[in-house]
Amino acid sequence: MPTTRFPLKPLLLTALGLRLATAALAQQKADYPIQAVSFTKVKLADNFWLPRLKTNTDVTIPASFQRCEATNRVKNFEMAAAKSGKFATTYPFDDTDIYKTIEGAAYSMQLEPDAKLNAYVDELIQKVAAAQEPDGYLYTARTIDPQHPHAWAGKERWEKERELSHELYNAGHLYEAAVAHYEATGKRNLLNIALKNADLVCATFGPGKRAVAPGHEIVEMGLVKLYRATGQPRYLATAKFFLDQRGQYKGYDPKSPDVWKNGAYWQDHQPVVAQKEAIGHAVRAEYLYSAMADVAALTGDKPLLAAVDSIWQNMVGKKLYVTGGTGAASDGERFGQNYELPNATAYNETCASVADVYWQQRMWQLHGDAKYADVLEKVLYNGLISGVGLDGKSFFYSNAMQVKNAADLAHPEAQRSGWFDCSCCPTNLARLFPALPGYVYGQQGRDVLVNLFVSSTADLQVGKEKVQLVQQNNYPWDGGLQFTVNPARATAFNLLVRIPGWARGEALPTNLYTFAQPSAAKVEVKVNGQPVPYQLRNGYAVLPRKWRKGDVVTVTLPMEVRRVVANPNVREDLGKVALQRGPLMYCAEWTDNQGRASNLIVPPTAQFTATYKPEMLNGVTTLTATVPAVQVNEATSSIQTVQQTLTAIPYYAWANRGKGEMTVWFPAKVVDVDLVTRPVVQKEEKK
Ligand code: FUB
Ligand code: ZN
Repeated sequence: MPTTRFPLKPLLLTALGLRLATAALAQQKADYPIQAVSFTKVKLADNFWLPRLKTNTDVTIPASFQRCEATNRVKNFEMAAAKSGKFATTYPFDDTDIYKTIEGAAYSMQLEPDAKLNAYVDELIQKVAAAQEPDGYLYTARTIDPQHPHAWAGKERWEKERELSHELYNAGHLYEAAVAHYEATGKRNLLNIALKNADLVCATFGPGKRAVAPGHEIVEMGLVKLYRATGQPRYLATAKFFLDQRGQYKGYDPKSPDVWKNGAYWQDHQPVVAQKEAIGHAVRAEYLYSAMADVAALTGDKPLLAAVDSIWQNMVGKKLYVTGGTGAASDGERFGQNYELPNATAYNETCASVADVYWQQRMWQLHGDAKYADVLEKVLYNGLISGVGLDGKSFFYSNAMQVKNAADLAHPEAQRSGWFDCSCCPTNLARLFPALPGYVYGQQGRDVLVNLFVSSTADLQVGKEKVQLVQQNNYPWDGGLQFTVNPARATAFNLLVRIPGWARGEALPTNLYTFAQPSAAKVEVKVNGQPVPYQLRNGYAVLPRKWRKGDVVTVTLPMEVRRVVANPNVREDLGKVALQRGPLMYCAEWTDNQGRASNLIVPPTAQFTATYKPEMLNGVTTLTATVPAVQVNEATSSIQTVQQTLTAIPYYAWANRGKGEMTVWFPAKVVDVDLVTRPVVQKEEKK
């Protein structure tokens, strides 16, 4: 989450904006104990994330805007303004692709000013304003032709909100974009539209008014952002009201095991405070859990906090892929049962990873335990960035864990696509990437917490003192981390450096995944070249000191290749191992492995070598080992194993060189190989 309050940018704050911000600060009492250091305070200078952010700015965002134009998403707004025409896209939530891309553009402009983009965004905002009805209602799927609204929209406003209309989902994305745009540019043009809409929502829904559990959550998170921005209690109250509506609808069949019939698909089967399991549509769920954390933090609601804690334990203990992906089942884009984590059919929607990053960050802000940042890091470096191709304009909607036969290969999800009819994922990535600098640090009074290892310069304030913190590293490829602390004047505070779970022998903070063997390698921490004993608190090395300009902390994380095994309840992964180095999960792709991946065995004796290859896949560390590979000879009806080099690449980088077999989990013994008779490789595609 980029920031929880307005960054203090006096030059940009209008007088009204200043009043809003001051009111916001005065109103807020309870809040997250840990504040994320705003993305505006952290300037990246690294070789891993910065190029990705640049690709997002230079390629993804322009491509998204272009695709919003080419697919008539912009035209929908123009027609809504003219009150004539016919809704010209497929889904009633297509408006949100524009909002999300504006959000991404706003964050990008904060990182790198761009007058042309600024002007284009302003033009779009004018179109959005023109499509808004006088009372604040904004939903092109109805406004274009209110007599013939979209089939999912219902005849009357809000009447289908619980099921499919997405009226409040559109509103939520509008609010998120509006706050980002205001923070980044200081301009109120989008914020005013959002506030007008939110005022209508607050006037329509609430005690004694209309009640609904929004069919697709996010309005709750958006309202909280408006509350933070304006200090208006009604936005927080309405967010809480929406949370409290879950489990109130009487039309479900609570006895049905079917998540559509019992309401669980929409997380509407029980009051939120009674929910204990991550359930239903994964994106909806993780936006809901993010909002539960927000509201718990802002209201001190203990039952809500207990519920979101239980749900976290369930998801991270039983429903998370080893790549950080969530939402196993493709029917309904939803969580499966406990331990139901199939590989070839894994759904793992990219949007669910985006939502999970938001949620993990909030859990961390609530509790300050590094385990949440461990999960966040896992999602970020694996199942989230796998969602975008290295070109920045080809995407995965769902992120498979295995491609092993011709049927998998024929599936659209075996290759990336430029856009989708339902194109929620590309635009969700477009907004997350430029917000990344906001996930590096947190602060709680005189504790400065380092969560992500990204070469960067951060301008912090500890007490009254300005403190610059410079990170230099070559993460995730190397485990050598350096932090230079530059306070304006010698200043006492605690620097808390996250020691990732994977460097402390924990593949995950639950027993869903564990390392197959222990490691004797130790984390080393030095201050000004001298090893220092340190206390490990909640997963952080705590370094209390009166810091002086130029003090240098070095942390060395062991970057061994580790074998990961799944909890035996995950039937699909029995007898299999996954490969991890640092935060990265690896996979084997056909193109590096003699055309196959499904025939490779990784016995406990296999010795892996890690090699950085600057020319490969924009620069990656590969893992190689000599392993047995199964060969099936159809002509002689014989099967044998041969010794072969296995080359594994970071999971995030797969599917950038055409279609073919891929696997994350490797059988450890020949009896665990799923035999296939023919290689499923197709010709390498020219990019
Ligand atoms: O319903 C809006 C978005 O479309 C969801 O978040 C995605 O899962 C996709 O279904
Ligand atoms: Zn999506």
